Amino acid sequence: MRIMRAEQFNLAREVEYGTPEQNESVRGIVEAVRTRGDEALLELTEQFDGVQLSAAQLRVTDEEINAAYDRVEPDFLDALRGASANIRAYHERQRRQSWMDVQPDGTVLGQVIRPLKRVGVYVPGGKAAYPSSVLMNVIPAQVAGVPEIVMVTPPATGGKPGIDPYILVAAAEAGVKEMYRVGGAQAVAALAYGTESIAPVDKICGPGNIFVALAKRAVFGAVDIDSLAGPSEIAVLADDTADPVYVAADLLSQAEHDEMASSILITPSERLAEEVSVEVERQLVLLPRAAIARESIDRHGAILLVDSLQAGIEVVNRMAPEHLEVLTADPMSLLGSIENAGAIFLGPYSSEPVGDYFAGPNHIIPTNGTARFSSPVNVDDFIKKSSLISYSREALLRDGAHIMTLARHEGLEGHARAIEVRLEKEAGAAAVD
Ligand code: HSO
Ligand code: ZN
Repeated sequence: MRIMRAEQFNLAREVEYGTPEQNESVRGIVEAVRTRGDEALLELTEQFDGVQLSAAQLRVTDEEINAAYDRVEPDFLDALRGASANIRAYHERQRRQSWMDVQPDGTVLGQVIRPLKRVGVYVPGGKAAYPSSVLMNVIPAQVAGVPEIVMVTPPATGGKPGIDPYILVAAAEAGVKEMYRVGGAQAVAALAYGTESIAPVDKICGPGNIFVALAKRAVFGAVDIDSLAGPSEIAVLADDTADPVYVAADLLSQAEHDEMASSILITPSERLAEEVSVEVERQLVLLPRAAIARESIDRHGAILLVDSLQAGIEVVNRMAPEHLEVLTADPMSLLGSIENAGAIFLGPYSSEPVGDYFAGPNHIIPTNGTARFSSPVNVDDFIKKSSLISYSREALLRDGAHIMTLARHEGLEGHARAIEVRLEKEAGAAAVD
């Protein structure tokens, strides 16, 4: 793994916007499903997934879900249930209450919190079909109180017809009651606009390939979408107390996700830098996904030398990594200076996979530097807030003149009159009294 001074490293990451052809193709697919519904959905499923379905076969049946349970190992189910319980408990802490403020004059101001009614979760087929990601999308929506959570996933996994049983079980465990075998841009369009078989949703979330990402962007506005996640990133900030075996293993844990994943060590210790570099080579070749990890490490990985931990934190804050591990003598003492990181893992026992799978925090985390202004998936992503205003007579008499002044300044006489008619009527009533 290359070692260089931090100043020499280019922090900018590429963002994928798709080729003009891909955008054009997605636009056509979305339009076809929007205007022709199920008919287009089934045609496109045959064309892209090579699976011929009738409209009645789109929905996954209870028998299939039960059969999936028979196909997964008991230890998988145990682990999944343990993870679900932790994810649920963590997200419960994020639940917000509606609030109302009653003022002395009787005015009530507040915020009413309501869950979205219907949410669609996209689950990709193929190599990135992670049961853990199903939990991470569905559980926050459930905790928010979303009554209808729908899953869509391609009808074939890696070219073979049928949905991965582990995905079905994860969805069922998380509480999804409605699942459809449809994928790609056509699935996103169906969720956004609805078809005869699939009712439209309010929000679409979940990762997918470039076509899914472009389709989500195309339907945004008609529905809400989640953020478009980029390849996984890990930054490790370590001093010479860190174990190079741990550091190397953690860097590789994310490098194996994707050739585009980025794994970066930032350290003031030249000795650690050298040892991690050697250790990465030793461990890398032993991984089943060595080819992916190799490319990721060579193209996007680096060990960055800095003068001090404080200088390292500045690099981290500029990078705003998706995941940050702090492996230093006293990691907690650095927490206050970390401003930009999607998820922060402190100390030697908090290896990133602990968070990827089990601790409870969400593993869908802003990438590409967007942790500067956004957050991991959370319960707030599945609620909306209505403002509440119940003005008292006294408050309107007090504030009416100000409201009219501002309205007239903006040339909106109708606004002013809506207040004025009330003030006049109240003045009349007062005169009669
Ligand atoms: N590290 C990934 C999440 C994940 N890891 C899923 C394993 N499965 C997010 O960057
Ligand atoms: Zn991961």
